[in-house]
Amino acid sequence: MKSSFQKLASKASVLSVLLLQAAKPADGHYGFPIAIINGVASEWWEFTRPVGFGSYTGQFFPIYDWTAEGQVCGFNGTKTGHLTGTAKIEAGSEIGFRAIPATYNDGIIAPRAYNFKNDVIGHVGPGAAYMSKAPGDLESYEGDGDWFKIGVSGASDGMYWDSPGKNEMNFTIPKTTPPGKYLVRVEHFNISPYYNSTQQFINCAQVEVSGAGGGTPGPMIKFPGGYDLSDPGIWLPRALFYPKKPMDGLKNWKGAGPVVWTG
Ligand SMILES: *[C@@H]1O[C@H](CO)[C@@H](O)[C@H](O)[C@H]1NC(C)=O
Ligand SMILES: *[C@@H]1O[C@H](CO)[C@@H](O)[C@H](O)[C@H]1NC(C)=O
Ligand SMILES: *[C@@H]1O[C@H](CO)[C@@H](O)[C@H](O)[C@H]1NC(C)=O
Ligand SMILES: [Cu+2]
Repeated sequence: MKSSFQKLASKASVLSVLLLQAAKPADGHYGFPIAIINGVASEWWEFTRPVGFGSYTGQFFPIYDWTAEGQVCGFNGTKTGHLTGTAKIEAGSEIGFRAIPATYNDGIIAPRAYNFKNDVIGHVGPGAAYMSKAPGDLESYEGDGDWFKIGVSGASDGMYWDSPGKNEMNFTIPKTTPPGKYLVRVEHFNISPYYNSTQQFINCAQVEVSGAGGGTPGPMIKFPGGYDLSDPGIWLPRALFYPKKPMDGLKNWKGAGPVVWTG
């Protein structure tokens, strides 16, 4: 069952498209500073690379540019690995990314107690997670290698997106993922029915994967710039944007980029 929040959120998204044209920082933005590893929520930026330091754009401002550094791991997230710990996780287990909403002016937000009622994914749209193996040291890895997709958060009832109003998105590290050090990249879109208008919320966690391995991850994509801007996983055809009844196109939505590697 879908909550009335999600119905409200669908209506709010029409408004946010209008707000977007005014190009003002608005509330409703969010980021994913908390990783859930083995069912335990981390501190803010404990395993997630901190982003946005040194600028008014702050930690949780959306990324609009599909070809800029921020599309890899968030603003400046290619360079903040040395500020971040690395979580140990076993292949086959889940990693979660928990949302924190921005303040109204999108400034740097000091960590505070989690509020389960209000700290939710605030916009309407899909999510996905990707992994990329560090060729050497993980802290200095800038994410310029190959990425494979490990999961999507779609619209499983064909009508409403699954993630808005939830506290987090969870993904499974595929069972046969080769052991080693990886960036796990989460993305969530404030999806738009208009070309090149979708907001991206992106963060990366650092993990060390253990397990038997044996799999060959793929197909691969590069960030930034790996997406085709005309992909209907990035914007959504008008007919699917605000369905009045469940639609197969939305139910079967697979997201932008490559297919999911399940291991
Ligand atoms: C994500 O996993 C955590 C446990 O690790 C669970 O408490 C939470 O309900 C899950 N969230 C969703 C949206 O499935
Ligand atoms: C990224 O870092 C540089 C300095 O290293 C800083 O000038 C810039 O404002 C930062 N960008 C953001 C969005 O924080
Ligand atoms: C998409 O929009 C951004 C501004 O938000 C602009 O810089 C960029 O050139 C646009 N790209 C395309 C392909 O239209
Ligand atoms: Cu927003």
